[in-house]
Amino acid sequence: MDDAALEKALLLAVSQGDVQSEAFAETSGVDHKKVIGLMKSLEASALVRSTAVDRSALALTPEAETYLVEGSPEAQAFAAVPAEGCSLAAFKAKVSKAVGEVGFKQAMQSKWLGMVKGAEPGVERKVAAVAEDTCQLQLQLVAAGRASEMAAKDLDALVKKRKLVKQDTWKTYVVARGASFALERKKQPADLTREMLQDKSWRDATFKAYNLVPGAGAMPSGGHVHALLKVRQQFRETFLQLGFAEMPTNNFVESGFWNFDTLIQPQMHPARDAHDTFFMKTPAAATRAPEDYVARVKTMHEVGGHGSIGHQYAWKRAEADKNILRTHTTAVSARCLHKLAQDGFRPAKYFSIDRVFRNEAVDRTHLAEFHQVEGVICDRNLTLGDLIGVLHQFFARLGMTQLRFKPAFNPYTEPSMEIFAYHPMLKKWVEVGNSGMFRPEMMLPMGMPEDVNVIAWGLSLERPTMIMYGIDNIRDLFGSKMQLGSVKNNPFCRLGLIEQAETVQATQ
Ligand code: FB9
Repeated sequence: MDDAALEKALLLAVSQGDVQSEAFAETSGVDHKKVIGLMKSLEASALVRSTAVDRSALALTPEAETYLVEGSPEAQAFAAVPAEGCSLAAFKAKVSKAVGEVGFKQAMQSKWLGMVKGAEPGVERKVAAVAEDTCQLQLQLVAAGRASEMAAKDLDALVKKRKLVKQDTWKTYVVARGASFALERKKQPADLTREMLQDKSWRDATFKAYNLVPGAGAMPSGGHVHALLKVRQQFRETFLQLGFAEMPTNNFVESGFWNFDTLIQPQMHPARDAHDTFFMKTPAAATRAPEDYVARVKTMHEVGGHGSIGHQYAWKRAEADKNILRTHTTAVSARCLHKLAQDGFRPAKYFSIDRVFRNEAVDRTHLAEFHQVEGVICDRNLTLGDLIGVLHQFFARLGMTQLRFKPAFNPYTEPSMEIFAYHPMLKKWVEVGNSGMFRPEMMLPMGMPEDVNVIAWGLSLERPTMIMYGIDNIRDLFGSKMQLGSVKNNPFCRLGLIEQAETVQATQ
């Protein structure tokens, strides 16, 4: 039956009362899906309206279909064993995998077959014949739609344990007259044409309704912001709202001098060797550095000053000139603080969020690069208390109001503290960063006044993003192995709205 005829037949049937879509397909000898397609298009023009009805029925799996004819695997196993028995190997060789494994096991359970131990294990019949192939009978019952006659536990075993019966679910529809029902669909003009204007036929035409249902239009493809950048934007807004200025971080390549020496990190410090740091082959060495400042840093490393003994070793310019991929954005802080001191000190609050590189082993939470978030405040007579206060301010805006501080060591801050926060959603204490007060050995060579202290802290962008988006493995968040799809549909995530994270997690 062609589409037009089928449409006519369905409208005629509906005119005589509600129609079961499946029964109509049956009687019209067409596929149910075709009827559903037609029904939906008639529904779009309101000729009919449909009500979905969920249906489900037990059905045999394709494997079970074969047992209907050939008998159950256990019956086949029995049949494959000659009356005098045979070797297990011969038996297995003769039958299919399913019969050889499931069938054999089942036949043993039914005490139809038994194993013969020995050098060469054998199989023997335990009964002369199979009285009744229960499994096959049960499958026939299901196939005949008489599963209700079986014991529930037997049916359950066929569905769950032997996976020979499955629950098919599908939708059928009750099709009824729509608001503008008619026995024939009048071709509704979709557009107003010049001819219609000329012959005034537009006056009594009913135009096809615009089908504005969601999903009709193809989702316009466009750029999507990576989750990391969404969280970065929120960190930026948090800092800007707290009156911080962003430091320029547009130089991944840094000299050892700014990345390490200005932070009074001695040149033999393990973090400075190739196991932790990526050294540039070209350009291998930096060409410019503020010579007067370099001299003061050299002195501080070698003999100290301002009450410090320094690191008491021979400082090498060549080591300082080595170009590397910066290991932290604290290198940028050093540049900005040096500039602040040189330009004439005034209280300042800086922040940076950008990539840093560490030659570390890659694992679930670490890649060779991550985004460091850093905050720096410098003012006269700042104390550790000020740092703790600021950290409370900062993390409270990320939804973490309970903080704990653990004394730590960084080569360039003294005292230093690891920061831990109680994460309401994870319901546990999480290490959320590190912090400290930059050493005078770092500040004084820059030309900072004696009474100026600089407090700073750092964390990553990846950890909060992984927690917010419920991402367990950092490779799924960033890098060549991540799914682009996840960028397309990552929800907007508001830091600080922990409960929102819960919903995001739940939806993922
Ligand atoms: O980000 C980290 N944890 C974190 C941060 C936020 C967060 O938010 C929740 C969702 C709301 C959850 C977790 N960490 C720092 C802690 C750990 O993950 C740590 O194992 C890994 N750290 C990185 C370094 O790994 C080698 C995170 C990274 C880090 C650590 C220290 C600094 C910066 C980044 C620093 C510093 C510093 C110290 C003093 C002065 C200036 C900078």
